[in-house]
Amino acid sequence: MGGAVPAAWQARALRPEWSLCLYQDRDFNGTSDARIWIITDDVERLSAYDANDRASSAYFNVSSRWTARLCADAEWTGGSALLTSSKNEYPHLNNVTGNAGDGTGYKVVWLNDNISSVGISKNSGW
Ligand SMILES: [Ca+2]
Repeated sequence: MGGAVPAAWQARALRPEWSLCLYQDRDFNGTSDARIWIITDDVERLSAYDANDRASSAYFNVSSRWTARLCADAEWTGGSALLTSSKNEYPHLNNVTGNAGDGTGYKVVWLNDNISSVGISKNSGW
């Protein structure tokens, strides 16, 4: 079940603790009133939240254990990148180190306007 909340037109600084925020535009929406999607659990299809292939930056506001996998295709498939608590800010999503999803292992993935599902794990890292 999805945990995304469509949060249109909220302040760009909104970054709740224990969440992954996806922003419609680069640099956490910069100075524009673009959309923010707040994710706290697995989302099988971002299309259910009018968010398919729309995010251009991300902020992962967690302190430990949690990881988030950003996937290019629905149902947690396709190329992906794993975010951990060691880095919170992703002002763009163009060349994130990730996994190609095709068996070729780790490589740069291009997720700008391409994320279609998100996997959240709350017990990783230790
Ligand atoms: Ca996609």
